[in-house]
Amino acid sequence: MLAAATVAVLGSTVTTAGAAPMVLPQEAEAAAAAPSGQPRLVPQPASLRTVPGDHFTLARSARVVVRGDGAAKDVASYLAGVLRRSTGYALPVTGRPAAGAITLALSKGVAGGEAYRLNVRRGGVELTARTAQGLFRGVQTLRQLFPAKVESVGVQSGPWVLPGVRIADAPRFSWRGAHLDVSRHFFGVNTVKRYIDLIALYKVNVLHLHLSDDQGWRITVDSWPRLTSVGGSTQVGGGPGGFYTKAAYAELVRYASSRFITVVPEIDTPGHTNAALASYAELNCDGVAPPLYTGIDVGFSSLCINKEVTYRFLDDVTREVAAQNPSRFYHVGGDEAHSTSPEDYVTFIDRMQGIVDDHDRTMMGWVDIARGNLKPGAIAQYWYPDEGSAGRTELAREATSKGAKLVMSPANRTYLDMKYDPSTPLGLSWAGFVEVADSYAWDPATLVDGVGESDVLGVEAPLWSETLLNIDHIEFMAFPRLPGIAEIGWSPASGRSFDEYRERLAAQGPRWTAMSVDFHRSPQIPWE
Ligand code: TNX
Repeated sequence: MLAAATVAVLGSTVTTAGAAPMVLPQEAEAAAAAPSGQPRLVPQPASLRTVPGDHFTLARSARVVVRGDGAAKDVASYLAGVLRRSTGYALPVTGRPAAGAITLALSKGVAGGEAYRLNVRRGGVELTARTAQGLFRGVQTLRQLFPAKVESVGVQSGPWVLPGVRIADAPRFSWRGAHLDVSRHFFGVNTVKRYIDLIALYKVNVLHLHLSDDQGWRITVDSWPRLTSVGGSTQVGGGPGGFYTKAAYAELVRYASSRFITVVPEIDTPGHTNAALASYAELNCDGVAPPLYTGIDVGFSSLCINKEVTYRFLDDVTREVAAQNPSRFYHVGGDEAHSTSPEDYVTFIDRMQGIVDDHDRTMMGWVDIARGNLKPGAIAQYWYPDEGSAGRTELAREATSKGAKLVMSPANRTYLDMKYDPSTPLGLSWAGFVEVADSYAWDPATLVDGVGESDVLGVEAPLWSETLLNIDHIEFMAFPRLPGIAEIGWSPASGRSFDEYRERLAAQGPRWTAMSVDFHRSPQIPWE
């Protein structure tokens, strides 16, 4: 609080003084504005060392220097764009080295993938990575080293002082996902883009889109046009619904990839299919199309397992959906198939696996698919709660025994649609109330007996939208829980404690305020 007040006072002193300041006061100002103590970052980097007394001040004349290919230049432009908005500085992006610059460099000296190194010194900021993706993850850390007002949309007064740090960072797990249900309520391209920008802040690298369910079909399939014209025409509560045209969907995929986020499409089968069944009578065993559905029950619909048209349909859908998704993952759903007999379910998953294979994709499904004859390399998403009455952890073990890897989304930890407490106005509570501490105090490698680190690809936070109508609702449920799940996926587990985490999470509050994120002021967090 005190530090922030000092910054503001000194900042206005500088602007009203106007004339070129002497070196000494400027230095004194920076020193006073330099944040003291450990920077509060989420997710916590694998290795972070602060250098007391060292700090970097971004000057009005500073440049963003980039050494690398076109993709690295795109990351540099993205960073400059973020910083220009709030600093009002020109921040030209250039290939020529410059003093006092923020330098982004591709370097063979850093481990590959998403790893990066970030050094903040008096003389400049140096961010290095082997890939543009690594630079992008490092840029998110760099943003959090700036004062929170850097995230404002309008120009703020400086000074822009960063603490001196040496960071070497890389993720623990390769899959750090956010799932968004665009079926129960449809969300347009701009809403999803906003969510992409918010999850990117926490180094999330997968956006799993739940594109079909009983209430709506949201992705264009030219060979079965009624899926969208009929199946996409409504949503929970009976509103107009909607769907992505091929152009709109391509724009989403492009935008996500500019944030190094892979879009994983889900077409839920064989249950959760009322929208498709309502669109095409021939998909029903009795040849009669049911009405569209706008309630929130689950488990009442099933594709007709013993009709060949079902598999022609799925082959067409898989081909067209895969063509719109460069990702090698294809999510077939498979959950809550209460209206499909156990034998039919296995028959179905086995055939579906062949279809996904034919279209050169890796099959992923909710952990129930473990009942099928999975091929090694398949991915099962564990979604039931921890062990206990509702836990179905034997399915996770069954999946790994068949050679599948797991993505961990235990409902009583990661379900962002669960209410925080009984007074939460949005959300459901079938898996219990999920406060910030609940969503943080677990580990993917110890959650299920018999499932260890090497069985786990990573974590994902599902956001089902039965009760969510707009971006404010999405933000309120995702924040502040999503960053903690992202941290569980990114940061080393050793030494993790909620008491330490809550202090770092508190520092995100002013950032969300600057970005107008409508977050839940959980009483568990010492917000400033
Ligand atoms: C269970 S989790 C579902 C969804 C619901 C969600 C609501 C899962 C694989 N299926 O159909 O939207 O609960 O929390």
